Amino acid sequence: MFRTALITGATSGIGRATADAFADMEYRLILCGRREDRLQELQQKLGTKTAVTTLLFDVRDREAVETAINSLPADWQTIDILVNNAGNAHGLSAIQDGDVADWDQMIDGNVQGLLYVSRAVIAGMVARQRGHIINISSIAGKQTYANGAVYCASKAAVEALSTGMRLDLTQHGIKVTNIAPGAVETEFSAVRFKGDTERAAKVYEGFTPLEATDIADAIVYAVTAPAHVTIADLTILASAQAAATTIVRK
Ligand code: NDP
Ligand code: 8X3
Repeated sequence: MFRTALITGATSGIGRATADAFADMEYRLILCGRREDRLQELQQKLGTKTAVTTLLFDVRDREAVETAINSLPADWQTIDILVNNAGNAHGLSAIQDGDVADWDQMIDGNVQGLLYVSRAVIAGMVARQRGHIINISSIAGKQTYANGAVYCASKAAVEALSTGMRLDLTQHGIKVTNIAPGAVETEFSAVRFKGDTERAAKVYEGFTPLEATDIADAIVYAVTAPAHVTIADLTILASAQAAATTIVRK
C-alpha cells in the first residue's frame, strides 16, 4: 500500500532527512516550507523515487495553511502521516532582554503553526479513522534552560499537545508520536543566531552532535511499528549529551 505523508519544514534539517527516508520507502510526499527554490529542488530529486508534491506556506498564517492543504488534488487529500516538524528557536537571551518579535516567531511558529496544520489534516484522519501524527518537540520541552524560556515553553507546549492529541485521537484510530531530540546539527543554530554561522558552529564543537538522519531514523521506526504498537514518546540525545545543557566536550 502506498502511504501519503505531509512533512512541514521539509526544506532543511530533520524535515529534509525525513523526506529522504520516506522517499526511499516510496511514501507519497507532500513537502512543505517557505523556501520555494528548495522545495522545487527536493521535488526534482525525490521525484525520481516517489510521487512528490509541494506546498508553500508559512505555518503561522492560518489562512495560507488551510488554503494550501485544502487545495491539494483529491488523490493527495488522503494523508496517512503528518510530521509536524517546522519550527525554530529565535534568539537566546534572558527573559528581561527578550525580543518580542523573536517570541512571536517561536510561539506563532512552533505552537500556533503546529496547531493550524494539525487542524487542517486531522479532520480527514478522523473521517477515515486512521492516521499517524509525529510531533517534533525537543529536550528543551522537557528541561527548561536559562536564556531559552520562550523556546522551551513553545516545546513544552508541543509535549502537552502530543499528549492531548493522543488522548483525543486514539479512539479514532490515530497514533500520536512525540519525538524530543537533543542537539542536532542542522540550520537550527544559524537561525537562532540570526545567520551568525560562526556562533552557530560553536554549539556543536567538542562533541559529536546528532545528525538529522538520526531523527529521521526514529521517525521511520515510529511509522513502521506494527498496527498494535504506538511509539508514544522518544527522547534522543547525542551520546555526549546528558541533559539539555549538560554536554561533555573534549
Ligand atoms: P532547520 O532550521 O534546519 O529546519 C527548520 C525547518 O522548519 C525548515 O525547513 C524551515 O523551512 C521550517 N520552518 C521554520 N519556520 C517556519 C514557518 N514559520 N513556516 C513554515 N516552515 C517553517 O532546523 P531543524 O531541522 O533542526 O528543526 C526542525 C524541528 O526540530 C524544529 O521544530 C526544531 O525546534 C526541532 N528540534 C531541533 C533540534 C536541533 O538541535 N536542531 C533539537 C530538538 C528539536 P523554511 O525556512 O523553508 O520555511
Ligand atoms: C533544540 C535543542 O537544546 O538547543 O531544541 O534547545 S536545544
